[in-house]
Amino acid sequence: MSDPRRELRVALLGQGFMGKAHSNAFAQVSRFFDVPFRLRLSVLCGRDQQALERSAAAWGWEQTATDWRQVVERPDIDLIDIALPNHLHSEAAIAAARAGKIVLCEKPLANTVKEAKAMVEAARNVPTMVWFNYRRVPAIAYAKRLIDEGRVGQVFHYRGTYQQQWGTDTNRPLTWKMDPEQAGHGVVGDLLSHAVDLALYLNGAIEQVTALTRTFAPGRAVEDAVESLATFANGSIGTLEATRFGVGSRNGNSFEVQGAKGMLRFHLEDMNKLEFFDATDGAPLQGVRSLLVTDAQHPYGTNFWRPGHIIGYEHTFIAALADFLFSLSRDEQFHPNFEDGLRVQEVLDAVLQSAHSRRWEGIPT
Ligand code: SOE
Repeated sequence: MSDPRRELRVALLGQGFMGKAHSNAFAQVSRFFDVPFRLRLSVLCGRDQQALERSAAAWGWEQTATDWRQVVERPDIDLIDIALPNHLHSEAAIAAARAGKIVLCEKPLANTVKEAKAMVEAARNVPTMVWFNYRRVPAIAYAKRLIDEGRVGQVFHYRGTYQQQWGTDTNRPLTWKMDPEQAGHGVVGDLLSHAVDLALYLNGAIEQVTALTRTFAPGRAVEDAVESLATFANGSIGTLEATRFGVGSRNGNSFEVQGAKGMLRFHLEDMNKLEFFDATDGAPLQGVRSLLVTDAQHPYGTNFWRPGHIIGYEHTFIAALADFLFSLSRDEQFHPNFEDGLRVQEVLDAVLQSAHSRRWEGIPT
């Protein structure tokens, strides 16, 4: 039977860890969501030809290519997805947008505010998305719903922390993530970007920050850790931190929001759970509830498995892509788009400036 949905021909630039996560999302999305497009996995682009052939076969890509500049110009491609090292994001995204493609880009959007602004400008007339996938963790989407419903009340404190421990391994082979030319920065672009995106999503605009960074590993050219204080437009204050020296944490992306009516707490290593404390309960019954966010009434609760059947990291990419495709079919703005990516970049820039100036730095409104 013929499929009446519009075909979207996809090219993915990048074959690393994120290339794998995105490939899986493109391959799986229509299995869990009734998406309004038929995705054709046309081209997988990378430099390691042998590994490329293996990945293309494993994930169902029709063709491979080694020159991304040629791929973005191809008339038989509708959507370009960028999972290249950070320093190539802006050049590739601008070229793809100028060629009229739909453009998806891994985080952080860019290495500098200047690059991010040029990307926003070039992509004004094309749909965009930044893969801040954690917004689509059901427990985090549910936290957002509870905050919007007023269940936390006026927020006093927001704490966002992203900890990994792999930076302590000084024998680890150097990758582009340790090279400032390619990665731009260390943990600030790689992990703090996620913490900042979630803070903006859950608690709104950040007004100013003060921060310090530290490189613990001798000779390493990018920062290993960052600690920062922030003030938010809603009157709350908070901390945002990220580290590759978070011994004991493999992928510890967490936050805590405390308000007049309650508290919410999340930790990615237990990602199906959300903790909620309802301060409006009578004192004898007050306590932290641990919610298993897999119910039909929870975000994405009917897309994956039955209640109680937990999901994982890959589902956050699948759900992000599904939401993007729904927005695309309705001609609506998707979030986070390139402008949202620029907002994150502005906060990261202020954090780095403050670490240098040792003063509070404001974020443009
Ligand atoms: C770093 O180790 C990393 O792979 C990030 O780059 C990803 O964005 C994060 O989701 C997992 O950790």
